[in-house]
Amino acid sequence: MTASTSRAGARKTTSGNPILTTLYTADPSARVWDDGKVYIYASHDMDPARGCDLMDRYHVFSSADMVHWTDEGEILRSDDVSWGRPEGGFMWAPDCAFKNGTYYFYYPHPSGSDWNGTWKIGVATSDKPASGFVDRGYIEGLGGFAMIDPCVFADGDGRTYLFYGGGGRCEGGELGDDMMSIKGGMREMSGLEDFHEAAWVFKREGLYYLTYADNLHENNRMHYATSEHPLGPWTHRGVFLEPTGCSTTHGSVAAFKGRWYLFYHNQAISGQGNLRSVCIDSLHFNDDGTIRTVVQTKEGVPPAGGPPAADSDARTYDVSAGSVGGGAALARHDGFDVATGLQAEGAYCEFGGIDGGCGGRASLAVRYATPERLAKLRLTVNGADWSLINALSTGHPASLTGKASITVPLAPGASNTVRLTGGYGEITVASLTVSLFGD
Ligand code: FUB
Repeated sequence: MTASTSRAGARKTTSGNPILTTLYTADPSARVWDDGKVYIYASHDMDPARGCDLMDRYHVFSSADMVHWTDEGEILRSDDVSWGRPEGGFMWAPDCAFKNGTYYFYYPHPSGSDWNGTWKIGVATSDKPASGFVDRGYIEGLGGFAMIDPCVFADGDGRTYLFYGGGGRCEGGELGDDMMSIKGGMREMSGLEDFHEAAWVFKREGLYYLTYADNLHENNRMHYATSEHPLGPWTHRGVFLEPTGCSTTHGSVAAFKGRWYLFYHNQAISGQGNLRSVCIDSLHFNDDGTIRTVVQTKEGVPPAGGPPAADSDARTYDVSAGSVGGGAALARHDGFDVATGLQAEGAYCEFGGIDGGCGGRASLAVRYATPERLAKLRLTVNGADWSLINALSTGHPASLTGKASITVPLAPGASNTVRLTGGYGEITVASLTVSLFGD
């Protein structure tokens, strides 16, 4: 296997929408941490989907400029949750908070087979924002309704509040110093009109905002309400995100480098309401603090701040040094080999001898061409089935401009094998670029 330094792709001028295309992601909770980056804690719609039952394996995504996003890898799956429902799945909309050197990842998950009667708010912690999370159990003493979509809001005075809710009821309460208990109990949030789910609380210029999804049939919208206090009472202010084309809607609001953004999801890539994709658009306030209706764009947002750091230690592995099989073949293209024939079921190209350094997280970027609107590849790493990954159209079967990126763990040394199996549309693969995170 030969490797070369990275063939850097062109930098993007806007984020584009959806911003996350390799995996299906939904319910984005955006958090800005002290390292100067914005992180998205999202749900993962596993492909192929079965309703929202099989959602699992949370990934985190980060960016230094809102335009270029890095998959930080998977942080938690239902198999890691000892108290969780035996059948797994149902890892729905999460959020993350930071206190005293610890990141707290909150996620809704049922504890029993009767999933809708056993929702809990689970908590996993880490000393890093996007890796190393270990489950700590769930918040005791809560229950009685569809307790989904936790949002944790840290006020400027050191107090932190938990919100959640589904099925028409939204509750809020203050978290204890341990971030896993409730001080004084939860209470229903009053003044919200047509609340369905997806509560999100933020503060701007001393005013608290609570955004949420409504019940509009098959076409949920996002509303917002405001209050002088973090736990209300709330005054309903109206709709600020019209239907996205997806039956569910769910979003978060964050300020980054002086601008405000709405993070939300649609189904633009898949056309399916249970295979969703995260988007970003700008959020604008009027002088009186009201929110203007968000304009949903395909361009997304321009860069915030300076240019992102380049992948300095990326290594590119060419298909010619690996192997192909199952009906795939090598062909010459512009002086180098590419893997073709991957539309056949079972056809694959394999990259062996991939150097995982000391072992740990590594970003894998597949360079490809496809004339299909949406082709897919099944990713296997060291024999373990990882995921179906999306490859969006490059416009022409020979236009090798596509890049699908995902972060996975690699073993130490040059011992790793990455296999891409086709059977999901016409696609040509040119190379695999591996960037180690060093942890
Ligand atoms: O993603 C599963 C559920 O769909 C979320 O918890 C809801 O907010 C809706 O987006």
